[in-house]
Amino acid sequence: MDHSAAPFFIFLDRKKQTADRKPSRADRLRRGPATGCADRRRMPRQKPIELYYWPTPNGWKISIMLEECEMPYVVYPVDIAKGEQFSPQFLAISPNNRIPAIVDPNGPGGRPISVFESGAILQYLGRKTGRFYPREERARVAVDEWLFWQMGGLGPMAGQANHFRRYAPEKIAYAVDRYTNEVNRLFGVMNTRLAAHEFLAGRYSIADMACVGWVRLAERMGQDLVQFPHLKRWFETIRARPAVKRAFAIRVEAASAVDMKDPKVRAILFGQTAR
Ligand SMILES: N[C@@H](CCC(=O)N[C@@H](CS)C(=O)NCC(=O)O)C(=O)O
Repeated sequence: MDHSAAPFFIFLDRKKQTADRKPSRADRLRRGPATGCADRRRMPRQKPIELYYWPTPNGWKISIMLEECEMPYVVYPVDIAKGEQFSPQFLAISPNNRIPAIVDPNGPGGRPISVFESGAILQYLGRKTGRFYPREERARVAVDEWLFWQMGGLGPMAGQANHFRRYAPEKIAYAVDRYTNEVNRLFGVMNTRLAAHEFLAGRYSIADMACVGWVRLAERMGQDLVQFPHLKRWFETIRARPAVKRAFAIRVEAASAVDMKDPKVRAILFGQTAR
């Protein structure tokens, strides 16, 4: 993929923690702790992973994992409010026109590989690093269960709750109640699980990383964590992890400026049909 042609090519400097400037050639070639890899001495010299990102619960999953694994990575914001997810360069690595996606220049066989779908990316990074995704079959099944539970349940339901509560042009009570109640039910499922387990799959794993961003936005989905004490304990534990703090601190200036009432933005995000 020729990144220099991509309109969203932006290098994120860890010290600056913003993504608001164009990269120089030196930036592009730089290796090491730009946004990942706190202790460079422990990492073999390798090209940074490219993270195609927008600051949303699905994007956070991957920045959290990269930070937890201390991997060097470069953030390429994909401005989904401007329609950059439809650029041919991005569709080549993410045919569903959704963030997140990654390109690992050091993929299998030493050749680059791209991965889309946040769950697939988490599993890929877990296999690659041997971290937060156990090899032992029983432990791995537990992680997969909760990861797929997030991908097929919590994520889609929370996404719809957010949509109908905040973005629908008219308040449709049936839709608001349906999705708010579903998120409430799913939070209850997590709460019950976490009453008996420190983390969703026992030990801290990619399954927790997949869920935490949605719990972070609980209020937007009409949920009060006070109703879910075990979930609240879990959330506060994860939120306090230094890697998670770093991931949540990544700023994309353009994202803060998006006006969800702008008809152009709404047409891009909410008017999609087959192309
Ligand atoms: N199942 C996908 C969902 C990704 C997704 O919905 N991404 C949203 C941001 S959270 C997006 O890229 N939206 C762009 C659009 O709607 O065009 C995943 O987990 O990777």
